[in-house]
Amino acid sequence: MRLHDLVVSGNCYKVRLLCGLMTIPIEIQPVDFMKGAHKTPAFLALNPHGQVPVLEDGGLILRDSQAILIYLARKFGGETWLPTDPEGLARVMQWMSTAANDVARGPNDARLHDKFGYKLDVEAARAKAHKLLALFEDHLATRDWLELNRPTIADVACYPYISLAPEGGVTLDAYPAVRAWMSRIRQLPGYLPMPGQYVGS
Ligand SMILES: N[C@@H](CCC(=O)N[C@@H](CS)C(=O)NCC(=O)O)C(=O)O
Repeated sequence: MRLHDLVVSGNCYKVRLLCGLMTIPIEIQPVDFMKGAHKTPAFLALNPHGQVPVLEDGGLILRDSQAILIYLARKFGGETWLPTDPEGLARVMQWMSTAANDVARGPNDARLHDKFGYKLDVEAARAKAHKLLALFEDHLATRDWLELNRPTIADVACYPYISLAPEGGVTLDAYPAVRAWMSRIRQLPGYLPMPGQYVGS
């Protein structure tokens, strides 16, 4: 299996992290964003959106970090990382949706502005990030993991851009339960870090 990857991408990091946690061997294929490699015809044939990550597994080509996590969890993880019973599956999937929407438009957008110079409404993105973090704080105040009392791909999907939130000027000071959850994730066997993440207690 090959991952078309960008080292500073939290979406790519989701996939690298799950591969680490599940000990799935993966070949990393760096995509040279500075040279626009993600907009070349060859790359657009893999992903017409011109975005990483992309996973290749034999003849299968998959885009979107959430979809890739689901594929890897089901292919290699049995019931552990993504269960198949209706309730468990739906509980995990609601956070996959949160990762693709609220996390992307909150802490991810704020970081895109501050770290990569994207022209977007950074104050709106930071406000969304704090609204979301307050929701996470409330949820995690009474549990160790987002769902099912164990780590699942819900945690893997939401963690990267929350751990990178300070790079977008979003402080995590007011969210002790979120920080404790991130600390638990960092202690999982096979955990892989990413530059720029919050690593305090
Ligand atoms: N929904 C996609 C979003 C992927 C995405 O936004 N990737 C960024 C890097 S983190 C990218 O390739 N941006 C280049 C572009 O949009 O032109 C996912 O979750 O994988």
